[in-house]
Amino acid sequence: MIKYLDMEENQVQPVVEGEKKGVGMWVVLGIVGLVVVVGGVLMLRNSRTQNVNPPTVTEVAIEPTVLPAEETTMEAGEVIKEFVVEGSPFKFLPTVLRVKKGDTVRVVFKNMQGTHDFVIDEFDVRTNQIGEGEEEEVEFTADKVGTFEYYCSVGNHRAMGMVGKLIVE
Ligand SMILES: [Cu+2]
Repeated sequence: MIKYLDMEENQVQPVVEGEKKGVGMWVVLGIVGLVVVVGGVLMLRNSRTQNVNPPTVTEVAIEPTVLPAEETTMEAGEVIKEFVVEGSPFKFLPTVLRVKKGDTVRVVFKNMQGTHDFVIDEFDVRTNQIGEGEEEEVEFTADKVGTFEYYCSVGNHRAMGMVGKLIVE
């Protein structure tokens, strides 16, 4: 085994070594040159990146991670049904609101004339009594199925017909 290896080495060495030394020098010089050039470029780049980096990293960290996640959750988990309900003596318009169980219901109550409010007892919904031209918004979750009356609690307005139906299906 050892002899065989020796022989092979001896045979190969003289041929290659001569060339190896000549080529080797160039290779070494080439590598040194490359290292110097590449090193220089890298250092330049590094110094540039370091100057530019801090703002870039901050922007990236704040921007995409937080915002889309929240938006997606909102859209996926929650359906908001918004209605504009107008009040006037002595009626609401529209007189029927139809939603699905689990919906988040938003009512924008606009008072067209007189003083009124918008009340749904079963969902603890109640606006303030507002004057003509004012509006107020209420929001609640329609968490039970049924037909519920919304009404105006001012004076005898409810009895005068200032009522409507919220239908939760
Ligand atoms: Cu009223």
